[in-house]
Amino acid sequence: MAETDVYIGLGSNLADPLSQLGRAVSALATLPQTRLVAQSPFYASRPVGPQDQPDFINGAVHLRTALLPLALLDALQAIEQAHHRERLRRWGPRTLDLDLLLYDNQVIDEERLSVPHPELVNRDFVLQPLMDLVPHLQLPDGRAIAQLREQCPDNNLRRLHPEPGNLASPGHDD
Ligand code: A4P
Ligand code: MG
Repeated sequence: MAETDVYIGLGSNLADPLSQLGRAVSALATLPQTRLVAQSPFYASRPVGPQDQPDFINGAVHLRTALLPLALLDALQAIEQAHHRERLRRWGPRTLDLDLLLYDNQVIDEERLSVPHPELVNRDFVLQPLMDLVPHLQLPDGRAIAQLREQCPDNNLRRLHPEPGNLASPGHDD
């Protein structure tokens, strides 16, 4: 089975975000034809967009999957729905948001799917977890995630779990 490295961003700011993210990681790990390679720490940050909503918790996971991009997006949206996700307003509060950040080195520009995720480069709460997973990760156009992280706006990112200095081994990488 041909497997592809993909990176998924997770976000939540409603209904016990840390447990939403923990359950989402478990759901991602049990997707068909897919395995979890590694999970980043979780971070709290100020909301981007409307400010009259709670802080977000974010993280990212590295998966290896045989699912094609749109099948993977369908699977992510099914997990969001299982977490009672409602689409109320753009960039508004949500129980669970799963974004397909990177799909191997592919550039995808379709009605339902843009990869790399268009906002990735502007968001410390996405770039930092990606850097934690793969310090030398690059976008398909060659830009380094670490350098984008240095340049992007500050959303008061705080690492929550595991706490700094206590990074658990995230999984196997074979
Ligand atoms: N879509 C296109 N490309 C993708 C992709 N790469 N991954 C389409 C996932 N979906 C993708 O998404 C709308 C549509 O985008 C989907 O139906 C899919 O076909 P959505 O999540 O339902 O809508 P949305 O959340 O209202 O818009 P958007 O642009 O996805 O919002 P974001 O970018 O997810 O931002 N602040 C902090 N601190 N942390 C956050 O996590 N998140 C948001 C939401 C705002 N502010 C935040 C955070
Ligand atoms: Mg989204």
